[in-house]
Amino acid sequence: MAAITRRGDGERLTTNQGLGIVDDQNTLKVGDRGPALLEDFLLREKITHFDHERIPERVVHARGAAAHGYFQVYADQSALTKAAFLQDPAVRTPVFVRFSTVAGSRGSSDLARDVRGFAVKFYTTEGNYDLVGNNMPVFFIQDAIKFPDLVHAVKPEPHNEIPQAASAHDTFWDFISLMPEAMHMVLWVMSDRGIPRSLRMMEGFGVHSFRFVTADGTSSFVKFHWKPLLGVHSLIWPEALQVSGHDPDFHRRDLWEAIDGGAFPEWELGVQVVPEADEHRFAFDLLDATKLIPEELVPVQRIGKMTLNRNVDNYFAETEQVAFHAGHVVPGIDFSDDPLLAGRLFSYTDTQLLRLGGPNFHQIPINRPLASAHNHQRDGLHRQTIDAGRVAYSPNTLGGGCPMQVPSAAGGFSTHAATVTGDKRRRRGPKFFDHYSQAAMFLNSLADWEQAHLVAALQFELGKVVTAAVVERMLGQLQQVQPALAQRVSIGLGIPVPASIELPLNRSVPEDADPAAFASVPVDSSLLPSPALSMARRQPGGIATRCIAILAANGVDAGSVHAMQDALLAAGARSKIVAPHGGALHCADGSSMRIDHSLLTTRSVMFDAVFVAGGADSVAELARHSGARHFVHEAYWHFKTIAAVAEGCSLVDAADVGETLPDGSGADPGMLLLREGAVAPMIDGFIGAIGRHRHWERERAALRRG
Ligand code: HDE
Repeated sequence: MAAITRRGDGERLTTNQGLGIVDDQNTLKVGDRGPALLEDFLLREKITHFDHERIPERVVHARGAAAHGYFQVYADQSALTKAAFLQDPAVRTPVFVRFSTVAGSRGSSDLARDVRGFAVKFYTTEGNYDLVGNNMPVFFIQDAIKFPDLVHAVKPEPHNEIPQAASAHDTFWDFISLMPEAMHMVLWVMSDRGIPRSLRMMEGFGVHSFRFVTADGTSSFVKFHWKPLLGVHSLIWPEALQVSGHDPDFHRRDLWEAIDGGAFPEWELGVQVVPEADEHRFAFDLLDATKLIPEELVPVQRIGKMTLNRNVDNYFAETEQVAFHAGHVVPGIDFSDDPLLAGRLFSYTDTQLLRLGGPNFHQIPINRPLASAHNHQRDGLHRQTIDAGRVAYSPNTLGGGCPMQVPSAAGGFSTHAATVTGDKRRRRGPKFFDHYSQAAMFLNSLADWEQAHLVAALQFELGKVVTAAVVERMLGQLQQVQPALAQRVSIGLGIPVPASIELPLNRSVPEDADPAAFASVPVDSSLLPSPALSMARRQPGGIATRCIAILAANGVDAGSVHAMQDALLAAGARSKIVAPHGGALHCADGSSMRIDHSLLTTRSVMFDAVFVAGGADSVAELARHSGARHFVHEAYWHFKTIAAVAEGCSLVDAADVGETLPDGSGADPGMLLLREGAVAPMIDGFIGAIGRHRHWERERAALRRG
């Protein structure tokens, strides 16, 4: 792409035709004050281009952030697939990855409760392969024909375009309450997975079953996973609400800064492989995108690693113009008959035709394969290549028969020859109708704090729904998943779970079938919890790339600050000095210290933990400052680690938080106060406590206290 990357450094200012411009400040006029002239082609060229700068945003996944990187397989995978980029551990395949929210507009907040898109374009030697996934392993619907309905329901309501980037409104829950198949996914979105701490700390999933195909034609089903090496972490909802106000670009900035600072995010590619012969051995259907394969049933094999190491040069040219497509595959990767996937195979190219203005979007630099591409397609809007020669058809002799078909033995793509039989009709497989078992399995797999957050999220979302019948119907659906869940949610809503709720007939029951046969598929309670689904199991210690606030004011003890900064840096974390004002601090020892943020421009929600440095004058000023007291108080109630040394402890006291858990049941492991002495003895404890991410025992104790 270097060949078409353009920089203005040291260049002349010209028109698009290369004409040097003398005056780019004044329109051509009659006299100094006279009317402007239509003749001014410089003005017209500039304004016309400006008028056309915007393109339609993506109909879903409009808000995104992306980066470049590479993928490397750990070992030869030829026993599973012939895909060339999965054979040689020495090969680095370039990738471009775009993360996104789904429902909001391009300018909406990163911290909306939502699914996150996780789309990876591999520029392989055999052509581009796109793994267009999400950060959740299942989806709302089973059949593509319901996708426009789902999206219309979750998008802002059409009469007043409210609310932006939020599912907490009537039309979404009206639709969901009528779609039992959505219950599993709804629980995922209501869990903390819907509000990630960072795009770098999310899992990714291909969702559908795909196929791997080997060189000898053996096919198996495969589910793709991305496992972040930093672990899976989320914010909590009150925090997410604040982040949306303080920094709607929180995730985008976090990704950019991490890559810019050399902390390259990494994910391992995992695969769950099911031999073709085992297709029907599960209680669920492999073709049903509302079901996952528990990792305990089919382990995830980690076969390679992706590293993101370069930010984009230009957001529009790269992040906005990139065009993913679930149908971009390479030899060795093929599709299953998942009916949701089938719809996607149509949709992605179709949408780019509108969004990117014609059929040549594959020639936009970010979309071009590195593998050479030749065929007889010609012309159309925005064609970039100059296709030389007179032959644009096949077969031909005038062009020597070129470009020639590629036999599969020479790397051409041939569809896996699957046997298909059956009547042509609008139906789903019988196992598709078990809508609640895996929803219950997911719920039962979560840690107590994850369940509590999920309940609170449902209370928030349904609390925003105005139509009582919709809320009641949702309680009825939750009752099917687990009566205790419905009960817990109903308490916050102040609406009792109705004794009997007439759930609507599942609309996916075919017209010519006996409805009774589909009326109620009981929850399969034999499904054991799947511990792998809990974020609690996906949080290795370590504080790499975490950001810690160091609260300080004039008179701060520079020694304690430097000691802490050095220790955090050595552990791979970042720290920022936060003070009542901007500029620099005068330290107690006469030195000066640069301030990163003033209390006016940042809040505790921007940080993972707080350290209050010593220094009598510094702490006296902070303790008087309501913003500083609030900073500590808020971090405490977001269950973060707080440490203070010497005089710094009195700011923690002034913030009305303590070392004992809120119900007095014991010491709080996230509160480290060293009232005497230097900072050194507390450093390991502080780092260890931050590595726990949050101190849920504090939340648990607060809930117990009521
Ligand atoms: Fe998409 N989806 N989708 N989707 N999707 C789009 O394509 C669609 C689905 C996903 O960063 C659109 O270029 C249909 C599942 C991601 O550019 C569109 C159905 C999964 C992205 C489209 C689905 C996804 C998209 C909008 C149901 C997870 C963002 C703009 C049959 C496995 C890619 C665009 C990026 C984007 C259609 C369901 C992931 C309209 C019809 C399931 C990550 O083509």
